[in-house]
This record gives sequence, structure tokens and C-alpha cells, in this order.
Amino acid sequence: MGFLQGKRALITGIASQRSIASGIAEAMHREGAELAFTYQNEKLKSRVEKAAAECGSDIVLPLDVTDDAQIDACMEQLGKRWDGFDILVHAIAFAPREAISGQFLDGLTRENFAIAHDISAYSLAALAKAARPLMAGRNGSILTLTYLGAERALEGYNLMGVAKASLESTVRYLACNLGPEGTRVNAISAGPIKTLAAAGIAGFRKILGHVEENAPMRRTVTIEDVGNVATFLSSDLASGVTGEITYVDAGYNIIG
Ligand code: 0WD
Repeated sequence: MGFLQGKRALITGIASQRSIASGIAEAMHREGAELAFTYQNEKLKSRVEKAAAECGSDIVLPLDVTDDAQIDACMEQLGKRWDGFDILVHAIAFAPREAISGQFLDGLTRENFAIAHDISAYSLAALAKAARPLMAGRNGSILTLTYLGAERALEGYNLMGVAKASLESTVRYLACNLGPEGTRVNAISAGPIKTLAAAGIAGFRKILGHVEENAPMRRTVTIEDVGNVATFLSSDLASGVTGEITYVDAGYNIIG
């Protein structure tokens, strides 16, 4: 029996089979969780439906996190299928391309700053708030994805690094707020993985090579590596863990 048997999980952020959220969904399905999925736009709908079907799910809901009405509708629709749920996976981030290349100030505008923070950080808090009535009192888990660029000034990560710092702080405040009702909130800081979002980051191939040569494990991580840790953190095995940033990066963050 899998260690997520009896748990229900809502998975956001699938854009392709290579998405980190796809690796998480696969691992959670393997461990016995019942899954529901969201898709950002019509272009992604059929892809997400396919991913859902592979996990035995027919719950596939639209969700663009920039739209308050869609956030509310998503939880309302989910509430019609499930009287409550246990796991929320937030695997969503976006910054305009010019804000994640070149020098930090090159792509800095008020609008780019707002977009990056809105989609990459505010959305976690907004989803946690909207999901609260369905998740309270169930030993639930909210999990998001962050990157080392939140705490180090990494070349080219720029505005996304600032948004990830906001996201990590949001994890801690949410953990304090929701802890009394049994909901844990954590983040995985994943090493670089070639996904659609990563393709937008200037010099990404160079970053992968650098990690392969220098990480303690001399390799990059996979969406399976991240999926397995996500599954653990969302399970009752991690019942004492909240407000934490867990690195799944082949040890890269510990080197100088
Ligand atoms: O190296 C990497 N790939 C790392 C990714 C290292 C460490 C962390 N992460 C994070 C990302 O920052 C993100 O938070 O993992 C999370 C998942 O990213 P991913 O799996 O790398 O990327 P991808 O497969 O592109 O999925 C992210 C998706 C979007 O994809 P695109 O490429 O179409 O922007 O986030 C979704 C969208 O489907 N997304 C949204 N969902 C709802 N509403 C929105 C939105 N407004 N914007 C983006």
C-alpha cells in the first residue's frame, strides 16, 4: 500500500510531460493518492487531460492564477467532486523573458516586477486562502517549488530570484497561519531541470553543465527525484515538518 493511500491531491503547473508537476503527479499516483489537475489555458488543456487520465483522474479544471474568479471557481468545482482535500501542489512561476536574462536592471520595470511576483509568489498565498475551507483539519500539506536564486544572486535569474525570495517568505507565514488547523506548508528548492519554464532562462544549458561538474553528486536532478521528495513531504511521514525549504539539488547548495 502506498503512503499516500486515502489522500486527495490537487496538482497545478503541468505544462508538459517534462514539468516538475508531472513528476510529482506520477509519484503521488504511485503512492496511492487520488489526483485532480489544473491547466493554465486552452492550449494546455488536452495535455493535462492526458496526464490526468494516466493517473486515473477525470478531474481537470481551468486555472489561470492571475484571475481571482478562476481561483474561486476552481475550488468551487473541486468542492463539488471532493468534500475536502489533503494536498495542494503549487508548481507555477512566470516572469517576462527580458526580466530573466542579462543584467538585473535591464529587464526591471514596475510591470515586470508586479507580474513576476503576482504569478510566482502571490498565487501561492491566494490558492492557500481559497483552498483553506476544503483543506482545514485534515493534516493537509501545501507544497511549492523554489530555486537557489532566491537566496543567492545567480547570473540571469534576476527578477525571478526576487519573486522566489517572496515565495519562500510566503511559505513561512502561511505555515504559521495554517499550522493550528493542521495544514503544513513547505517548499522544495529543486536543482535546475530542463523544462519549458527553464528554457526561458538565459544560459540555462551552461547552468546544467556547471551543476553536473560541481554538485557533490556530480549530476543534475530529475523530475522523479523531485517527485519522490514531494510525495514524502506531502505525506503523514513528514507530519512534523512545516515552513521548510528542502533542497533536491544533488547537494549543489552546500558547495562554496
Ligand atoms: O530548473 C527548473 N525547472 C526549476 C523549476 C528549478 C527550481 C524550481 N523550479 C520551479 C519553477 O520556478 C516553478 O515554480 O518549479 C515550478 C515548476 O516549473 P517547471 O516544471 O520547471 O516549468 P513548466 O513545465 O514550464 O511549468 C510551469 C508552469 C507554466 O508553464 P509555462 O512554461 O507555460 O509558463 O506554470 C504554469 C504554466 O503552466 N503557469 C501558470 N499556471 C496558472 N496560471 C501561470 C498562470 N498565470 N503562469 C505559468
